[in-house]
Amino acid sequence: MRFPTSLTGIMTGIFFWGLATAAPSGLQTLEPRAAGSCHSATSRACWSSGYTVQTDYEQSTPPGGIKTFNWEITEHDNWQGPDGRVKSKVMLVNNQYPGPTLTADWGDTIKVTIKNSLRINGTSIHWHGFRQFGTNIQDGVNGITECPIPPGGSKTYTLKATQYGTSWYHSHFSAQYGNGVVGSIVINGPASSNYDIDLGAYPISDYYLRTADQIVGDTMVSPAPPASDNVLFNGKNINPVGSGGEYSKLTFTPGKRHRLRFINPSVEHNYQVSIVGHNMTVISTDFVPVNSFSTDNVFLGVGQRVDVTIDASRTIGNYWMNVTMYANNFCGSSVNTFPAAIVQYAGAPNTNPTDKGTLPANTNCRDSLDYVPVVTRQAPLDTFTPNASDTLDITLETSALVSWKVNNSSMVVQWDKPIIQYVMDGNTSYPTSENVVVVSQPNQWTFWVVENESPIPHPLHLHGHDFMVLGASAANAGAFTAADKTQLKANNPVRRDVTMLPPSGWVILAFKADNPGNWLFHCHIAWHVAGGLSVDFLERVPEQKALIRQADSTAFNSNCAAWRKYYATSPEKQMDSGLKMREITI
Ligand SMILES: *[C@@H]1O[C@H](CO)[C@@H](O)[C@H](O)[C@H]1NC(C)=O
Ligand SMILES: *[C@@H]1O[C@H](CO)[C@@H](O)[C@H](O)[C@H]1NC(C)=O
Ligand SMILES: *[C@@H]1O[C@H](CO)[C@@H](O)[C@H](O)[C@H]1NC(C)=O
Ligand SMILES: *[C@@H]1O[C@H](CO)[C@@H](O)[C@H](O)[C@H]1NC(C)=O
Ligand SMILES: *[C@@H]1O[C@H](CO)[C@@H](O)[C@H](O)[C@H]1NC(C)=O
Ligand SMILES: *[C@@H]1O[C@H](CO)[C@@H](O)[C@H](O)[C@H]1NC(C)=O
Ligand SMILES: *[C@@H]1O[C@H](CO)[C@@H](O)[C@H](O)[C@H]1NC(C)=O
Ligand SMILES: [Cu+2]
Repeated sequence: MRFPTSLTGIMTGIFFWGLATAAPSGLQTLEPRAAGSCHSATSRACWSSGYTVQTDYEQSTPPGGIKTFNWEITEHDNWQGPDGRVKSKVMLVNNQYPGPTLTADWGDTIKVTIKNSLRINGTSIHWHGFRQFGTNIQDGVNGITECPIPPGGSKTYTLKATQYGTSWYHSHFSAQYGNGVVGSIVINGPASSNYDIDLGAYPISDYYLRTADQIVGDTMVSPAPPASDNVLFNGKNINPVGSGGEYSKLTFTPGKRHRLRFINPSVEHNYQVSIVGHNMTVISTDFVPVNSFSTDNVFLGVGQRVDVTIDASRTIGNYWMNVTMYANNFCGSSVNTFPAAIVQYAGAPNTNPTDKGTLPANTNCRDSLDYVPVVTRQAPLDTFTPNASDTLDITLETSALVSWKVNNSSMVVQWDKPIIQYVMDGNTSYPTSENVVVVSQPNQWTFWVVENESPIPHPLHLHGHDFMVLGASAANAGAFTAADKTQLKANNPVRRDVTMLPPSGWVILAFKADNPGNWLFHCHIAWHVAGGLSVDFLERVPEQKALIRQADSTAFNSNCAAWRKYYATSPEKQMDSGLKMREITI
């Protein structure tokens, strides 16, 4: 340990909201613990009797309470945005942007009732990173695990916090999260490194003035990545081209170690985050605690989370926190429009920092594969025999309208007949356009060769599992070959729920078929999943069917009935993949 340990043991996470229409959520105060006791500032690895950061959370979860939330999804025209500019339309959770942070403890059962008060859009809320062990029907993906919630309708999601750390929730209805239906999740639990102060969730997001629906329209005509109008740090920033808005400020207490929970809830951009004059220690990647890893910058692909600790060991003052992005989101050529926030040491004057710092080395859109999970896993690499049935080739189709294909097929879901309906019906006649990939061998490790036949990197996200990342190629490496197998790492490699697929290269993923359900696997760039870039892993169908409880199927059926009734007379019809966007044939 490289930090003084005589601490008060009181963690007070101060949360900065402060958006034009955001209601202050107040302090996120965790229960104080006596110095030296379990989970005090000097014993973060401990959580509660018998539960530590070493506990295999897929085997064992502490007893927890019930946390209940009631949220309303609303729609606003001519919304005064946080950077001083007006947006023609937003969709918000409880009238806040970002939406309220869902905070719970490891082991808790979380019940969230969502009321859809949008004018004409359905909605469907996904709990990113939640394993949903045995509870696929709570995954919140319309067309896959449920019908959309119609305007005027409500639905209660029940989730168990079997993992802990940092995540986020977002709408899975078309590109709706890009309109603001998004928020952070903090599940308190043990940590692999000690810290004094938990500063809470810190989303850093791209930000568009146009509506998500408009951008989706543009990206159907041209695959060029749309440039973001701003980058918001915890929902704030100055207007980069005019006046208005303000920098997000994080307060550091001199001499203390802070935990910060970075989240990338963007629709398009992957980036690197750095703080002038400060290194960071990574302690968790997505929902997976990792051994302490010191670095001067962290990479965040869309959907990824990286929890770090930072020592406030510098001179009292103000320091820039910078985000580095790349030209058109391609890797290689670096452009930096210097989106930034301010880290202010308590006691420092209210002035902007002066030291501009230096750009971190460009990681070429790759996320680090050097992280080492605390709870270890091994995959039987000798059973991996690369072949057509475990290869997922991603191609970009631009001949007519733009679409993305996996294994030569673009995903289009059916809102009023989600795949889980086929499971309930025992119907195996899945339409080709549902991109179903059947995984039937219980508890076997499955290996996936994902190859990118496009020059655009993709942040790939899997529902229902943390995958292992056995290896990834350099950019432009071409297809995976048998010779490449020797460089894969199967002994406790990086495990998480989003990783980067290099441009014109490959990544090898593995997960164990230990969670019956139908799990979406998709690119987290909103316009790419909109354009069809996903598959649905249909894992152990007969067992999934047996796991669906009567009460859940009753709720499912009544919501689907309400959706069908609404949709029959709805002024707006499905114009996209249903997840984000559909190929339209003209
Ligand atoms: C969602 O609502 C907006 C108007 O509020 C509309 O322009 C858009 O087409 C709707 N999207 C879908 C998929 O119904
Ligand atoms: C950050 O870490 C590097 C490598 O360990 C070290 O050289 C550098 O001095 C550190 N910087 C600060 C500000 O602690
Ligand atoms: C950090 O942001 C500030 C303010 O936008 C900018 O002046 C500075 O050049 C940036 N530094 C880096 C390394 O990006
Ligand atoms: C393809 O490889 C997987 C393991 O990677 C294996 O389970 C499967 O049987 C193989 N399929 C064929 C058709 O060889
Ligand atoms: C890809 O498609 C081919 C031909 O339809 C099929 O044989 C193969 O199993 C598919 N691969 C996957 C991973 O579904
Ligand atoms: C891809 O699918 C199209 C039809 O959508 C078919 O014409 C073509 O032969 C397929 N290509 C391969 C390589 O399977
Ligand atoms: C199975 O699904 C297909 C496609 O949705 C449908 O046409 C068919 O009627 C279904 N069969 C049964 C027995 O439900
Ligand atoms: Cu993509």
